[in-house]
Amino acid sequence: MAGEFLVTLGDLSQLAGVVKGRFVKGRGEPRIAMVGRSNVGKSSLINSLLGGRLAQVSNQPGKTRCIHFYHWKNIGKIVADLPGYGFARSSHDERERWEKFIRAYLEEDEGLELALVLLDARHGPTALDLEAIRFLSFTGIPVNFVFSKADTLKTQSERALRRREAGQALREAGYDPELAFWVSSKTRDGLKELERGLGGASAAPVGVKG
Ligand SMILES: Nc1nc2c(ncn2[C@@H]2O[C@H](COP(=O)(O)OP(=O)(O)OP(=O)(O)O)[C@@H](O)[C@H]2O)c(=O)[nH]1
Ligand SMILES: [Mg+2]
Repeated sequence: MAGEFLVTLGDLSQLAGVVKGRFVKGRGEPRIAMVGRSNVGKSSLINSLLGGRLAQVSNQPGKTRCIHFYHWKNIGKIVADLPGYGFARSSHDERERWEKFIRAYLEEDEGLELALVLLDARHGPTALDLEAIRFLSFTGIPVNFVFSKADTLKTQSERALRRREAGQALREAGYDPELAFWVSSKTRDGLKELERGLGGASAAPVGVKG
């Protein structure tokens, strides 16, 4: 298997014990954080890339409540599976607690190489996605985009339309749409390209805001 579970960060109180400067649980491999709306397919993508059923997947939004770290052996990096934002049934307080937790992790981890922002291929970035993207560009964390569930776009014309709309939205957010990957965890379309893109230290086509 190309992946191995490392550690779970349950809440803010555990942050200092797990993330120390450039190290997560004593390991120094660069981190890639999976960021995105709840149910967009972050955990599924990790399973498809790393092999097996490492991360819990559910059609019920809000499945991932903690930050789980996995060693992605193929490319020698650590992937952080983050709880998704914006699922309807969570209370205001709960949402605030999550946001604070995720933000604290993203700001604290000095070994964070890239935030991979997952966007649903059918919808493009929502208002909450744009807020998350703005936050990331503000912190200076490099960003790449992954359009997930590309298998749900059935026709050539639908794919072309969605790509045009998504490209426009990313341009408006200040990013180059050429840097986005289109993938399906279900059919595995685009996964090889994504792995290649994330593989090298300098190979990641980093979407630095221009
Ligand atoms: N059609 C299709 N469905 C997918 C794909 N990837 C994930 N799903 C489905 O989307 C749902 C949510 O997937 P998860 O991977 O749990 O989503 P998540 O982003 O980790 O969600 P949270 O943990 O709530 O943040 C599940 O029912 C998956 O089976 C895909 O590539 N294609
Ligand atoms: Mg998840």
